[in-house]
Amino acid sequence: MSPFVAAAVDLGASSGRVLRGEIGPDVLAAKVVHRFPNEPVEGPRLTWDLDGLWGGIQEGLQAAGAVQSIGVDSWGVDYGLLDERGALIAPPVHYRDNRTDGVMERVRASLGDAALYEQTGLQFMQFNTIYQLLAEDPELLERARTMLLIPDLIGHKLTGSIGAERTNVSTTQLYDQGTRSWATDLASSLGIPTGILPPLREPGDVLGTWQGARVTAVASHDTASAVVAVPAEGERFAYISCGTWSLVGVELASPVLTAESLAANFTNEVGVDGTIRFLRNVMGLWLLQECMRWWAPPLEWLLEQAAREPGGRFVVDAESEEFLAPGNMPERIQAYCARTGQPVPRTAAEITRCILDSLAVAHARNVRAASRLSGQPVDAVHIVGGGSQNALLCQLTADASGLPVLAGPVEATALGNLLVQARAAGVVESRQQGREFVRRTQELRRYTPRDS
Ligand code: LFR
Repeated sequence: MSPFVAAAVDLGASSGRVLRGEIGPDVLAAKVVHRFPNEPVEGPRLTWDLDGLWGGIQEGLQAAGAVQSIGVDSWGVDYGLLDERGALIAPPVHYRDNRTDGVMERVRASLGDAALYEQTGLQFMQFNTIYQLLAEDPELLERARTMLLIPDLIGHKLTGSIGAERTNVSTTQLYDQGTRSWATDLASSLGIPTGILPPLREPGDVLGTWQGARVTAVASHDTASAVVAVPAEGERFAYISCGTWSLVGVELASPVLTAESLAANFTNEVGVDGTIRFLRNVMGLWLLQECMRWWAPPLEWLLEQAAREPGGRFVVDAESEEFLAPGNMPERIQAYCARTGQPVPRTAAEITRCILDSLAVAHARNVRAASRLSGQPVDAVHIVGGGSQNALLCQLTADASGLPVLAGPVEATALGNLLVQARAAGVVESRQQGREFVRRTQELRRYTPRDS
């Protein structure tokens, strides 16, 4: 039987990629056929370069050749507004823009954390769509007829179809966990026009066709796709989707909406098959990526040097929003250490070690918290995504958590994207079978905790 062939479009921080995937009885392979920049455009606002991306996506899909299906994923929360003709009104704003500074605090003060959390189950992050819409230029919002999250916006460009894929909708803080639909009462109480919220669609729904290929909604929130490809056996596992962010959590059958999980700012985002991704956002390798803009040495060299540095001397809070915005990261890390009475890391190697130690501690803390808050036992931690290649970070995470770490696949998001397309086509039967497929075909590394 010839394998199922599909294209995965993955729009990530700094670059977008198109991968050509083959999925068959004994093969699960994805090859990057095109990579293009996805840098935010700096202006009065930090925005998406949608025209540039659209060019890159089309080139990528041409490079992928004949495929049966196409799926698009990207990070959560960001959106574009369309007018009555279906044209984009303004370039979508990037979530790291500071237009939402102070907005979340106002909403929390007026509605109360408990009410917001009980309804939406979402973490409080200042970039959530709800706050972005409230920070939106009122004139644009007035003209808007439809709001499309970024992967749905690309789906619209490919097929003309309008809809909102559920896993990504769950990142907006405008999703009601009880009714499993848009929280229209919440939106209208804040003055957000509910008419712009499109009908929900599910991972696996077909949007239409592009040049003969089906365009399939995948788990379009990149983290949801990554979780699809976690090569776990059974249920007693935690995952860390480790890239620009580290998303640390467990997979559950229903949301945890308790006062404790609210206090810990854990989020309940929706996964495939109605699962809940109960997780915490940790700053992730963004801390290092942003430092690299200030430094000359290559990453590999820095990681070698960092491995030789003594550990645990400097630790920053890798969950703190003070590290969210772009800007001089080495200085911000040094300032944090000075302010908290620690020695101050001076060299690039010391700062790198500080970042990796801080991430490992935050990983371990949140694996424990996810398990405690949800009651889900955890016997192993899966690290997937780009960070799974960082051997030092994986080992430090095993050490800090006291649990074995299984690292890989690196391309979890793209593989998860492809697996949902394959499932929609009937090539993969279930979530479990998809994971078994990943286990069998991908290179995974095991890190055993060392005694401290
Ligand atoms: C990771 C991610 C996270 C989300 C953040 C902003 O790429 O999608 O899950 O919290 O980006 O959307």
